[in-house]
Amino acid sequence: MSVRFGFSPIISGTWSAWEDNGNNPSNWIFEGSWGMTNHYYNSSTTEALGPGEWRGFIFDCEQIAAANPALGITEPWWCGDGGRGAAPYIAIANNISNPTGAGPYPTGILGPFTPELIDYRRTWGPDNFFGPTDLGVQHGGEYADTVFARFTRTASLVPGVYTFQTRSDDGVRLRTSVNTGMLLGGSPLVGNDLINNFNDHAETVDTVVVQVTQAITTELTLEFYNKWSNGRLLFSVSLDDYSYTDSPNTPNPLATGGFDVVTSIRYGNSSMMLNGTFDLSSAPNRRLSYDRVWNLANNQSFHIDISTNGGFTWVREWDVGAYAGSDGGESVWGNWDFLPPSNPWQRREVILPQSANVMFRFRMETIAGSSTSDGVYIDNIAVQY
Ligand SMILES: [Ca+2]
Ligand SMILES: [Ca+2]
Ligand SMILES: [Ca+2]
Ligand SMILES: [Ca+2]
Repeated sequence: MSVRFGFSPIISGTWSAWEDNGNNPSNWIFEGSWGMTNHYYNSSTTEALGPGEWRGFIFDCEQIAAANPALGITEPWWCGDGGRGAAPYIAIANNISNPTGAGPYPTGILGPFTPELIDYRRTWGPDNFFGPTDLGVQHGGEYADTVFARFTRTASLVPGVYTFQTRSDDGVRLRTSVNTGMLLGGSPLVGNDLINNFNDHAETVDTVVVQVTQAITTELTLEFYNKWSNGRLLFSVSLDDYSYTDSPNTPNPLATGGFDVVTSIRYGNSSMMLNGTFDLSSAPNRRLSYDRVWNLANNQSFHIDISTNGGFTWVREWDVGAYAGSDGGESVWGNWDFLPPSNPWQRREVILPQSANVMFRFRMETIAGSSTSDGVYIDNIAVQY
């Protein structure tokens, strides 16, 4: 797909945007070893699940057990360290629904909670139950541990690759009401579980990568329990977790961070070049923005070139006069490690020329280097006009 635009007259003050969140290689001509990676990426600012909010409840195991004898949790201490493992929580999860409507709710149920971010941590200090309130203390400790929680929300998914991740202590499971149009490892999702690690464990990260092949509206259910001692539930989801890089690293589940580092090509001067042109001749405001992180060795540099004649000639961004970058230059050069997580993605903006045939390219130069490092990563590229 090329990105050739024929503009209607631009309405003053209105900005349109062309965007690439690191997931559309057909927008680019790759030189050298430039390509996509999911080693580092910056999730798009779009809320990955679409409009909606989580709605959740916390269930105190002992009180639920007492009020629901049919669950078979005949001894309250089974909820804790009673040798019953996850069984009491499986019984609650499979038999007790979230209450609907306004409260008051049945004994042993607290909520509803509508957190923007599901981030719960229980330590021996104050308990953070999905918000600033220390419910474990306020409710006489019933909700401090031996608790089950269930959050639900509607998700509007679009075709793309979603990464769901939980961090849990103890059990967690994530389910989708709709499994049509979801691929795991290239195969259709069987059943409704996206994550199922519903057992006693220390803090554990579970990740599932789902390829969504069609627009889906589904109900997500996130269930969790903390049986004893410390507890943790952190949920995150992002869409199309890729970026572009000059030297894609090789996935290796056994390596630190899950990848073997492939360093930049030496000696090279390769680029990732826009596969097309923008007609910005009628646009009073024109801006290229992108996110970047990098790790460069001595005598290596990264910069942007701009062409106004469809790629016949190029100038360094810093030589584009009035169109120079927001702080006077986009170049970075070694010896400089600026990679996550210790370094946040850097947002950059470049004013583009008011021209009919604007192109740009991201260039990695290693000609003068005696060695190379991991390279540069680019994400969330946008042209606004
Ligand atoms: Ca409890
Ligand atoms: Ca625990
Ligand atoms: Ca991305
Ligand atoms: Ca690399």
